[in-house]
Amino acid sequence: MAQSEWTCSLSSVHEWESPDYEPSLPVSEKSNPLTRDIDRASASRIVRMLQACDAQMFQEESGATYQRLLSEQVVATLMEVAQKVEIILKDPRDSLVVLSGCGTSGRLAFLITSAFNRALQELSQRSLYSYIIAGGDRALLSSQEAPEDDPKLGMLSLKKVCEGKKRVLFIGISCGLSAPFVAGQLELCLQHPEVYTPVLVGFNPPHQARNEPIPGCTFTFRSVVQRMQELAKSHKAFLINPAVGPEAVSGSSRMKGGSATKILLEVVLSAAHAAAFTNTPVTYKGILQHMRAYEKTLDITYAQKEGISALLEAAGQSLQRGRRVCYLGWGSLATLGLIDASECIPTFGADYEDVRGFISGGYRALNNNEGPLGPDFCIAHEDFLHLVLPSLDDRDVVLLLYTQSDDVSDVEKMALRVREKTSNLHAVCHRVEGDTAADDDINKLCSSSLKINWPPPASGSLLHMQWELSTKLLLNSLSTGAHVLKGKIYQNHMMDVQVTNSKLYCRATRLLQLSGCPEIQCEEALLKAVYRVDELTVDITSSDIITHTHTARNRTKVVPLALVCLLTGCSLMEAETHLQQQPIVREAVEACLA
Ligand code: S6P
Repeated sequence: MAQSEWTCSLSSVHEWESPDYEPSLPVSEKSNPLTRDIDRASASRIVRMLQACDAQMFQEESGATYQRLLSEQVVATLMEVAQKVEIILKDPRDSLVVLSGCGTSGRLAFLITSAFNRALQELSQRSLYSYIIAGGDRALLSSQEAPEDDPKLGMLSLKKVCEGKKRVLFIGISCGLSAPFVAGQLELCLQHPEVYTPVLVGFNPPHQARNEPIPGCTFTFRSVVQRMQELAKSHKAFLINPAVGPEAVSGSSRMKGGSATKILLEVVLSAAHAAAFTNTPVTYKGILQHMRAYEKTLDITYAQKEGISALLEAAGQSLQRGRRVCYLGWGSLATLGLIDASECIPTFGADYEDVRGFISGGYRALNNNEGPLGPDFCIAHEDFLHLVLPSLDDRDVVLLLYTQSDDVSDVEKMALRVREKTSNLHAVCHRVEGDTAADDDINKLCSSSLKINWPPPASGSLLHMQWELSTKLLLNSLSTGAHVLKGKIYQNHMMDVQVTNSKLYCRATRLLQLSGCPEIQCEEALLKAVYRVDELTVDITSSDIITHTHTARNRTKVVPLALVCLLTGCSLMEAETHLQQQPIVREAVEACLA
């Protein structure tokens, strides 16, 4: 790296921490100085940028402004929460640990509770963990953004899961400290301290928690956080909210927000299990060691920069040609594939078919609360063979995701089937150094194979959690990078955001201010694009955000249309023609700016 580039990147690594940097935005919504020109970067530069962004998760605290993942206060709170879980594990009668969130946060709640219930099962213990995801199990596999705005739904779903329980440790996850669904649940906990102990996981400091009024409620997310801060002093509520730096694509909390959620909660629950079942007390050092193992996971994963760039390039080419990317996975790596694929729809306005995930064993292996979700959600490898494989050719990318502990002969069988249709077959395999998995034949069938070798682990479960995080980082890079190459991102903003809940409505209004127009004019342009009118009626302006976001559900290209109108002063119809001629959003925006 040239000296000047290095100096520049060192200063931009910390730039976001300055109080003057985008002061009106919480960390989770700020734009990351490291990725300002990600939209013009090559595949390999995109990967380097994502690596630098991910590395920010583990940066040490550098002033009083933000607590970080490894800050003393954060580690101390993790210890306390682990001890609470330990108590419940030792006497689980009438007790429950609930993890809940919206979108990615709910998906991780599912992934983590599944893993730790499995661990309990292996010890012949009853399940103790439950997950809640706003919008129900369909939200595990698709975008259901509207329930995020519904605090009452949050409360009801929590009450339902906890029926008959006398002691509940509730872990609400909201990366932006913003989801009304989670705020409602925390409020319920505060109203019933005799049953519930609330824990909040997120990645903004308390003063940046969302403070907009929630329709029909007397509380805001911030007021709930403030009450929790008070209770935290007497250890009756817990806040785990280190900053991990802005996302590579602004507001895309599925990336670092999701990864840090996984890290923090696995550290807590692993420490609790070790304390309850192997007599290993929860210690500061133990927690820190586990965190460091995740930091190492980033290094081991990104050591494969070249392989990841090649994959990203291949996936980008497929998407640019209007073709598809399929993840075929085994075990929980497949779940990560399902999650990453489903997030491309709301994040990049992708079609359902653009990126899809499939899991060996289908719903039986997924083991979700509601079981099979119907014909709109076909996720088994057999579904892939019947519904997708026949239409594939060399322009489509298929990625196998497996580990040495999976059924390698099944992986090989699948590889053979796929090879009949496309040579664009790739693999990611995790294994322990020195392992001689018999997968040479799979390698021969693939045009690229990423073998990620891991040092012999302290424990099998830690290794598996590292494999999962590594796969998450890799898939997030792949799908983000491929959509960047497709031209979906302008600078480091996703312009074509779906305006399907209040958080996204506010983000859209803000994005439109890139036009240089005042906020009020931007919101008007947004509403015109939502309702597809050139003049706003009183009916529209007097409706609330819920009505606006409900209407926006059935619209496409809302924000790009509004932006073109703002930049050129043209009508909606003219803007539509403009976007048809320039389907690449980045180029359309740049043409208007020029
Ligand atoms: C973000 C993802 C969203 C969020 C959801 C919850 O990349 O597309 O679905 O996970 O909005 O956000 P939060 O801040 O409450 O965790």
